[in-house]
Amino acid sequence: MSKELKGKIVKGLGGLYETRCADGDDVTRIACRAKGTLKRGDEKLLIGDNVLITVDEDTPDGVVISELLPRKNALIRPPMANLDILFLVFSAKKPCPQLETVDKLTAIAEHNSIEPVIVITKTDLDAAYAEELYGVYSGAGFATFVTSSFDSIGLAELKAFVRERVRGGVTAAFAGASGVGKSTLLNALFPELALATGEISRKIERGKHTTRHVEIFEVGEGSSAGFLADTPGFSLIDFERFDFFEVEDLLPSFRDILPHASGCRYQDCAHVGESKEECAVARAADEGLIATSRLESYRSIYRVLKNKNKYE
Ligand SMILES: Nc1nc2c(ncn2[C@@H]2O[C@H](COP(=O)(O)OP(=O)(O)OP(=O)(O)O)[C@@H](O)[C@H]2O)c(=O)[nH]1
Ligand SMILES: [Mg+2]
Ligand SMILES: [Zn+2]
Repeated sequence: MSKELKGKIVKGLGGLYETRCADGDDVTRIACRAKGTLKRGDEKLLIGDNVLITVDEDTPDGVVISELLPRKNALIRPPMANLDILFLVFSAKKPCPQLETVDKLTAIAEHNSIEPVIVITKTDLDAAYAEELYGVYSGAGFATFVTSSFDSIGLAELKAFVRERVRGGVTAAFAGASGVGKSTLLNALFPELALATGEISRKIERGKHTTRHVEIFEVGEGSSAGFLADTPGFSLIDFERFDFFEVEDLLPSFRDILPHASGCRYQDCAHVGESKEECAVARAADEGLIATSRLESYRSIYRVLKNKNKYE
C-alpha cells in the first residue's frame, strides 16, 4: 500500500531532506530523500518548496519526495522557494553595510512579489549611522527596524512584527552578508532556537560564514504557524552572472523612484543622467524626495543590465 502526503521542505543536507507535513493542527516531520529527477536543473529542490511525498510501506526506504508542487517564486540568494517576506539584515558597522547590495536585494524581492523588510543591526556600534539608514529605508517606503541584539534595542518591535506577519503559512527569511548578526538576532527574538553564531574576522571585518545551510523554523503552532528561515551570509549579488531580471524590470522594482519617473523631458528617459531640467527623477533626488544612495544603486544596476549580453 502506498499513500501520498503533502509537505514543505524545511531543511536539506547532503541529499537528505526534512519535510513538515500538516494535517490540520497535527504536524509531523518526515526525513526522506528525493526521486532522482528532482535533483537536477530547474527542478532542483529548495528549502521552502512544497512537495508530494510518497510513502510505500511495503519497500524499505519507501519514503521519497516524488513531486515538486508549483512555486510562487524561487531565489538564488538566499536559495529558497515560496518566500512572502524577506528580512534584509545589515549592520550599522562591522561589517560596513554595502548599500548597493541591499538595494539589489530589495529590487530582486520586489520583482518576485516578496515584501522586503529592512533590519539594521548593531546600532550599539554606530547609532547615528543606524538612524541615517533608518531615514533612507523608511523614507523609501519599507518597514524598517533599527536593532541591537546586545543592548536589546528594537527587539520587541521586530518580534511583534514577526508574530503579526509571519503566521498562517507565511514564509519569511533573514538574509544578508556574513557576520551582520542574523543568527544572533534570531536567538535574541526566539531564544529557544539556540542557533550557532560566529566571530567577525578582526583584520578584514567580515563574517566567517558561520551559518552554512538554510533552515526553516516555525513561529507559532499548528495550522496558524508561520515559517522563518535563517540563511548563510553572502556578499555579492552579481547581476552580470545571474539573470535576476531584465533592464525593463528595474524601475518597477524601485518603489521610491517609480512614482517620480513620469514628467521627464524625453519619454524614453532612463533616469541615469544628471540633468534636472531633463529628468524628473534627478529633480526629485535634488529635492530630497529620493535618497542619493538609492538613486546611485539604481543607476549602477541599470548600467550593468544595459551592457549585459551586448557583445555576445
Ligand atoms: N556589537 C554588536 N555585535 C553583534 C550584534 N549582534 C551580533 N553581533 C556579533 O556579530 C558577530 C556575527 O554574528 P552572527 O549572528 O554569527 O552573524 P550572522 O549574520 O548569522 O553570520 P553568518 O551566519 O556567517 O551569515 C558575532 O560576533 C556577534 O556577537 C549586536 O547587536 N551588536
Ligand atoms: Mg548565521
Ligand atoms: Zn528621467
